Amino acid sequence: MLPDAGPDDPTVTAMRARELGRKSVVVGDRVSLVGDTSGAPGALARIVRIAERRSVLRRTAEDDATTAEGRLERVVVANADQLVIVSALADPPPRTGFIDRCLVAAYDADIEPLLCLTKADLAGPEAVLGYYTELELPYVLIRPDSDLAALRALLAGRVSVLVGHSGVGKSTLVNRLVPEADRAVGTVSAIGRGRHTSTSAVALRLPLAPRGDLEPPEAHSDPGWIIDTPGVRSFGLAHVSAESLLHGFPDLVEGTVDCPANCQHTAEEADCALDAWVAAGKADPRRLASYRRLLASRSGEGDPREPERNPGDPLAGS
Ligand SMILES: Nc1nc2c(ncn2[C@@H]2O[C@H](COP(=O)(O)OP(=O)(O)OP(=O)(O)O)[C@@H](O)[C@H]2O)c(=O)[nH]1
Ligand SMILES: [Mg+2]
Repeated sequence: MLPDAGPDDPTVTAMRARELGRKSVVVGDRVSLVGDTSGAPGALARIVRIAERRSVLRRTAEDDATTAEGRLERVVVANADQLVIVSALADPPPRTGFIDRCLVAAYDADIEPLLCLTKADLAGPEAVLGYYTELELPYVLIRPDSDLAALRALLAGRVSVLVGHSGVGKSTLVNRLVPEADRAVGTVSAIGRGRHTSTSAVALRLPLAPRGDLEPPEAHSDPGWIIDTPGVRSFGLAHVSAESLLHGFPDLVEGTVDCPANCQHTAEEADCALDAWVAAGKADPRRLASYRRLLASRSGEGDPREPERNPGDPLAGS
């Protein structure tokens, strides 16, 4: 879609020009077009240049860690300002390990995180929010009848990308935010097993909010963009250095100042200061355990089948 196009302007169809070589275009990319950009039926433009990316959200596909392809690093979206981590409060149950991984990816890519807890009509948010008390993590609660004004205010003026397990309600939310979007919505077939209804990422322009509806003035001039993505089973972080993993745990960072030089912060480090930090009540022990699980999963010691599950989560022991 052209940057200055109005909501009713046609969408331009374009293909990659040969001169781009192997560079791939991902959702969120700003591109230069030549050729027929009228958007008329049958018109085809060419993408000749990809603008420098402001941010790049990546994940390593760990869906199949046994093959070389399974370790491939994928760019999820380019130029996102905000990572909306969508987690259902039930059906499927929340996984704080998954949310922790998304937080690492967000801080690593310099994208602001927003926790979006859906299906608040089915379960309360206390357990999940309790786990993140030390974090000043912004969050919104969504139920089928909830007013979306607060969320719209947080989306205004920026590009936000939704990530989450299959079946948590990403497309349902997009359809509420952008009624014309008509994103397919699926059913959750069994606990924790969504059907991966959405199969590709799509960027949509949010509609202008009615005047007087929202505080920030940008909501009236620039309501922002929302990117719906297909559900993922896990958020692989093999591309993030062990050092950068800590950035996803701002509640632990200060605790590492007393660590010996070159401390790896693993459970095996006898003098790691994080144990004392947690023992002194400065951070939640479950957060330290989650951080160490991530460290271990990087060195291949973690359980690749359920990398995003923390013992404190509902059904964690099952
Ligand atoms: N009770 C309840 N159900 C919801 C809510 N939001 C979504 N659902 C239901 O959850 C199911 C899955 O929703 P989707 O929007 O398809 O989920 P998704 O995250 O887009 O899933 P994928 O595209 O597979 O990644 C649908 O049956 C929705 O009706 C909610 O707030 N409350
Ligand atoms: Mg979907």
